[in-house]
Amino acid sequence: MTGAEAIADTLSRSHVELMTAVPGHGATQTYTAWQVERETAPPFSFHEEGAVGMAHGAALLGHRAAVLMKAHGFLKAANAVADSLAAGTTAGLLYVVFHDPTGTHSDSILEIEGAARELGVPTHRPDAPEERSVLLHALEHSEEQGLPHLVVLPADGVEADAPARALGLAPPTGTYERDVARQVCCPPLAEYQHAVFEARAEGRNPDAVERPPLPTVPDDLPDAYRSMAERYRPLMAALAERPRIVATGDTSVSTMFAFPPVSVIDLCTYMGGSLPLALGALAVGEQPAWAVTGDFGFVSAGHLGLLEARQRDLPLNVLLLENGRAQATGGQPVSEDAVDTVLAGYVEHTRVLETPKDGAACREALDWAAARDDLAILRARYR
Ligand SMILES: Cc1ncc(C[n+]2csc(CCOP(=O)(O)OP(=O)(O)O)c2C)c(N)n1
Repeated sequence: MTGAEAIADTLSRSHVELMTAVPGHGATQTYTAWQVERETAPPFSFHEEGAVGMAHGAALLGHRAAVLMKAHGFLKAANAVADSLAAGTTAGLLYVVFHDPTGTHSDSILEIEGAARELGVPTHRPDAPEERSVLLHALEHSEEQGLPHLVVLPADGVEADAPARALGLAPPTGTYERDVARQVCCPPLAEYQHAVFEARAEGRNPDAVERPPLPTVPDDLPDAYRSMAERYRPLMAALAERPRIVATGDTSVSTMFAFPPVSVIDLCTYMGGSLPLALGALAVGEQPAWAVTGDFGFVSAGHLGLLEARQRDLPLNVLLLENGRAQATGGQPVSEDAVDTVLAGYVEHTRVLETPKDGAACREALDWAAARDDLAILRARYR
């Protein structure tokens, strides 16, 4: 057995349900070993931010997950990693980074441990990848703390011989409970979530951190958000009437509908993260899942999730709230051409909702998305 096969085997025996990976020395061999053991080989991801977002979505919902990447990829995913610390996890979540100390397989030599520790990620660094017990230890601690853990492994070790040892953890016992104060990253909750993170990291009881009151939406929102939220209300209310496992949000005004009385968004992390979070849920069989995104966040990064939905053939429902601007940061324009260009490869998955203020039209459009058994993108026009 190779070091790569040993890692894949240990994570598999530990009930890791979703593994994502971007190719790179160490990650490639380990993910390949993982793929051959699966009925339908799951694809590699193109970008680490989405790979982390997907794993986080699965782990928040109570399914163990792991991401394989190189140090450079961990930096690309740093926003998603930081927000996984803020929102925490339900089941164990591992980031496995393969270190290439000589740069033989890399654009540059990059030492990641210091940056990861500065971010606050609990980090483990055994000398050899065949020290598989560190993976078990990291998964267990991840679950105990409610935080993702990082394991840094030497990339070259994946090709070395590793002793065959049947190592694994019992299945996770924690179950997902909707808790938007902790799981929806946004300005009104950032201080609370940081205090919860510090408590978890320092081994204190996070439940001792005083919970902030949740705003009533749209009434309690600042002016710049409230007028936009008023326009979004019929669609968000229609979505709330539908059965769902999860609805994920983005850094956008619509995410405020996590709060009462509509209470429809369940999870939110980084800008563009709504699609990967929902895809992570779908990848472990949790559906229906809805991703609700603003047009700026979608064009900036969220659209990368469309490729994942397509290549994994997952029935993701996307609500794209097209107001033509980045409302949350002062209204910077998002041209229709930018959205059209990004969506050009997905025309057959897309439908436009021209009258999103009309509740009946909203319900009918949501029915269309829900009835599809593949990717469905609903462009709600607020321009
Ligand atoms: C990586 C990153 N860059 C910039 C920001 C700042 N930011 C927060 S919300 C936002 C724009 C969101 O616009 P959109 O998705 O259209 O939603 P809307 O505010 O219009 O509802 C930006 C740029 C951020 N949160 N993350």
